[in-house]
Amino acid sequence: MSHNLAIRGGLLATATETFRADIGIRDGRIVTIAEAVTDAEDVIDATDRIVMPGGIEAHCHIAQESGMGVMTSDDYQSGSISAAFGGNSCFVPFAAQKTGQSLAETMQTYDGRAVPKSVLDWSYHLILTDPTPDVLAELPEVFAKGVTSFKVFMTYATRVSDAQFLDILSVAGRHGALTMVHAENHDMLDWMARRMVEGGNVAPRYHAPSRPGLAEEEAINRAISLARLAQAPLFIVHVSTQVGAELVANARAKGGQVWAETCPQYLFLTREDLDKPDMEGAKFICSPPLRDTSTQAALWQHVQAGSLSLVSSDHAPYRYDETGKFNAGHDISFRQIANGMPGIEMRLPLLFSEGVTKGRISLNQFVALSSTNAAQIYGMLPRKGSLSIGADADIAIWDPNETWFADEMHDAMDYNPFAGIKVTGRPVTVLGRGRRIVDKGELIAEPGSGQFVKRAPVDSTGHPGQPVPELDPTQNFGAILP
Ligand code: DUC
Ligand code: ZN
Ligand code: ZN
Repeated sequence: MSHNLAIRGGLLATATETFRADIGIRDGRIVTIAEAVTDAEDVIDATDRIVMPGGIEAHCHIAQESGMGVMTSDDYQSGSISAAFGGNSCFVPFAAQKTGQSLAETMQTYDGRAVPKSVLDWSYHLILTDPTPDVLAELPEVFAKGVTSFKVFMTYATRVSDAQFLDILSVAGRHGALTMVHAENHDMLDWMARRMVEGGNVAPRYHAPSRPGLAEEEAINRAISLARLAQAPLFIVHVSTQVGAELVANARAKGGQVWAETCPQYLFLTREDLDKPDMEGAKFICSPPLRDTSTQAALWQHVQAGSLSLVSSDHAPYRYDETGKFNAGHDISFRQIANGMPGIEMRLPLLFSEGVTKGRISLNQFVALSSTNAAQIYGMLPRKGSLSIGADADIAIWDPNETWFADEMHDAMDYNPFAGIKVTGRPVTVLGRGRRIVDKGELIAEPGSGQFVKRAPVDSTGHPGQPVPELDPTQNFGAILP
């Protein structure tokens, strides 16, 4: 037998094509794509199923303390299992530096959390909270280990100044790393939140007006300008506004090295969800906050047009109890409620159902948004995110017709913000490097069977950047700029 496993009779979908073929897998890799693969030790019958690259969840918080010090409910075991039941075969959580911590220590901490527990292959985006000169000097070592993306904040106590942001972008740009940014104007948020609280407006619903869309728009515009000046690639996480998405689209249309994502919560929920009785609205506190239906429609247009390259979950699971949302107590203002909501298992079913089944996006766009674009942007293509010879056999097999209510999740949460939504289309089997991770509702893989994925530098080919005249020696009197 020349194959360990064959997937037979399915409809294959990639980011560009849909066709009927069998897949042959050997030693964890795709080695044959042919009309018929008949010589395998083990066979998965994919008749009436869609076979696609496993999802890559590129924005999730797993075994990570929030800025307020609250640990996520999901560790690498429950988080990766829940992701797998949601159609993912790989994920890239954050490894967050603590103030004063070296990057080597940060990575070691997260390796301790991930290695024994993950059922999925994983990488990290590093969160830089304390970019001292020593830490900046450490960055190239981190990139060499295959962690080629990291995130900074423009808000929260852990925010970076514009000058620090420029330094970080510059180091990253020179080493082919991608800087990700949470873009909201800190002072605008703080000023609004203080006014809200001073006026006695402390209920969860006031979280939304305390973080105006304008604060995101201003910060996205600034982040794109800073990245232009530093001549570095930039990724804007969780875009939640129409103008924010337009700024990204404009920059990309002019050649800018800018990528961005939105998240299911901005496509499927609104700020009305924050206005539930008692403290129920706390379940919907995330940042940026939920917006409105016209913003949802605008974000869908940018997803369809490709100016938003990914739909990521921003899974930030804090339970509706004292371990999570109410870590600071029950009699608290919206400012003290842990910030984030779960969604790692619902991202792909929602996107498939509302996107593909309802005709908003093609099946190939679904594959691009859920997997291939993440692999491309984060340096994992063609090993991940691809059905091609030599690629890891990271494959999701979907029943496109099953209609179900996505109420019960496999995460460690006590609520699901998307509960009650009827979806059509469900991942049935997920393979990671050819091994079954989940199959027909059963968990098969052992904790610790996932592997760290070493990622390549960012590939900006086709995104030449937007020239800045003052950086051009013919226009700046030949200035020497180290
Ligand atoms: N940003 C995130 O990316 N996730 C949770 C909260 C936040 O502010
Ligand atoms: Zn964020
Ligand atoms: Zn996040």
